[in-house]
Amino acid sequence: MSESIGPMPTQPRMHRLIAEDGTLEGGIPEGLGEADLLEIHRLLHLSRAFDDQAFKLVRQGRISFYAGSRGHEGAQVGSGYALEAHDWVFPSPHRELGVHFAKGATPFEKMSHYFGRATDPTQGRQMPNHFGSRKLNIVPPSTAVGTRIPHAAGVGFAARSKGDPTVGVAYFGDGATSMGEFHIGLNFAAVFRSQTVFFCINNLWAISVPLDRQMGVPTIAERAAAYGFPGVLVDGNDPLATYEVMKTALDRARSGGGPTLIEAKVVRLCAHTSFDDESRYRDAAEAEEGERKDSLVRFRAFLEKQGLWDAAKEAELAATVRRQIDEATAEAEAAPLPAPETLHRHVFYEGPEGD
Ligand SMILES: Cc1ncc(C[n+]2csc(CCOP(=O)(O)OP(=O)(O)O)c2C)c(N)n1
Repeated sequence: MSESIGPMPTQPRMHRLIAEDGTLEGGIPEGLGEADLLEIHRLLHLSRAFDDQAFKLVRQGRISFYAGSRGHEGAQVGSGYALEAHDWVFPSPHRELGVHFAKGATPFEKMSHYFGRATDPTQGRQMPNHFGSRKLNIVPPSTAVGTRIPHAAGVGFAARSKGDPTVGVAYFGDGATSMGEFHIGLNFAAVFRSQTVFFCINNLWAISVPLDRQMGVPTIAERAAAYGFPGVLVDGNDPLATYEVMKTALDRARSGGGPTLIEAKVVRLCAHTSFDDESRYRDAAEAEEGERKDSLVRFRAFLEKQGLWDAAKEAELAATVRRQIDEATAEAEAAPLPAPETLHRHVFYEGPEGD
């Protein structure tokens, strides 16, 4: 190779605070007390229990479609827990369940969404898995992957222009990085120093397309260098590490430091959606290996090593969460469908009273 062509940029180091066996390798992030750690654990369980239930409801023909978050919870809950109420979230169209819960969505609201009921915050108007909540600053996703990335860059730019501490946060998958909008959004945010965090949950697959068909570099995080801002690689099965990198990126954005790209590596522990047969393209060994790294297992081991948790507490939490999900399911299923006469509401302008 000619000497005028230099070496490839070095890859970012993987940020991790909890080892796979639950041993704390780094410090507990500043600002997180015992109550926070237990709440993160609860949110992990709530997400997993909701996920299990939703897949069963599809099988029973009670809801039509579901895209699971199993295996993504450590990245979703940890990062979501760092968000403030006024931050705007632009989730991907398929997952982010743990972010919704961390931001304050209730199991009833989420179930109402899957049942298409009037009690869904978007009143049954969205496709399943396109959850949004005006109250919680969660923008319903667009099905076209990656197309909300520029919106998060725009919100971050608007906030900076107004001197408002709000951050625009885009969540997306590895597949979305092949979309033009990924490059447009990152470049815009860099040029205008938007208060934006780009949070990529890399589960190694875009349905059946593996990562090495998506890009020619080993990590997504290192692509940030091309735009001129930091790219961070984090173990997505470590909720403390995902919290810490997200909190640092949010603080950086709020204080005028500009955008950050975060890549959280996870293993998808479910098929792409309830309609996908992953046995046709993925080796079962990948998910088996992923189960070993599961964030729920790791975080429980961490809490036990810290003397904060035991088997009895785990059983009690599992039962409580199970009951909440069952109640939310029953209540959402019994809730009314949107009234037909409201069909056009939120479609055509109806004046301030119709907003
Ligand atoms: C623009 C566009 N092309 C194709 C699709 C079909 N599609 C739906 S999900 C998906 C894969 C998305 O993968 P990724 O972004 O990695 O997120 P993941 O679903 O793995 O979380 C594709 C290609 C789509 N929704 N939008």
